[in-house]
Amino acid sequence: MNRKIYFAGSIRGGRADSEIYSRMIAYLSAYGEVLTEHVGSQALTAAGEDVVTDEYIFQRDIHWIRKADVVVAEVSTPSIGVGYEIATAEKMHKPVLCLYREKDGRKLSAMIAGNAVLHIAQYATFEEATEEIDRFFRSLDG
Ligand code: 6K6
Repeated sequence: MNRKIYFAGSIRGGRADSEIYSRMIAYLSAYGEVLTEHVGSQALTAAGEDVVTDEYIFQRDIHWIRKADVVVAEVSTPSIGVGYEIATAEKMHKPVLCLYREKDGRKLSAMIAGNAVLHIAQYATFEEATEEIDRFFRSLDG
């Protein structure tokens, strides 16, 4: 299986869900190579020490989106970077799954929720998220 998966999750938008990202990345690994394992790293904080420049990160991540077969984004923590990555993947005609868990009554941005091209899946438990991931990959294969 040679599928390449770009996983997107908030970094500077806030790291409250980093453990969920890490569990999702582990689950997604059964479906292909996850190019962005660092997004789930508990060591990576929103402030973080930048060992590389922002320009390097931007160029590398755009290159990885281009290489990816699919993009899976966890969108519960609002992140400008994740929104930009979703739009970039859409323009490159990549299938995009957006996983969303409602927190504090906040609703997902209409710019994501209202886009019929994206696969939007709401979940409450991690098991529900994995079911949505399974459904997404089945819909691509079928
Ligand atoms: C150091 C300190 C904080 O962050 C770093 C290193 N930064 C990044 N490394 C890798 N990917 C990044 C970094 N910053 C943003 N991204 C990409 O944007 C990731 O692929 C995430 O999906 C997304 C997060 O965007 P923000 O706006 O929440 O940072």
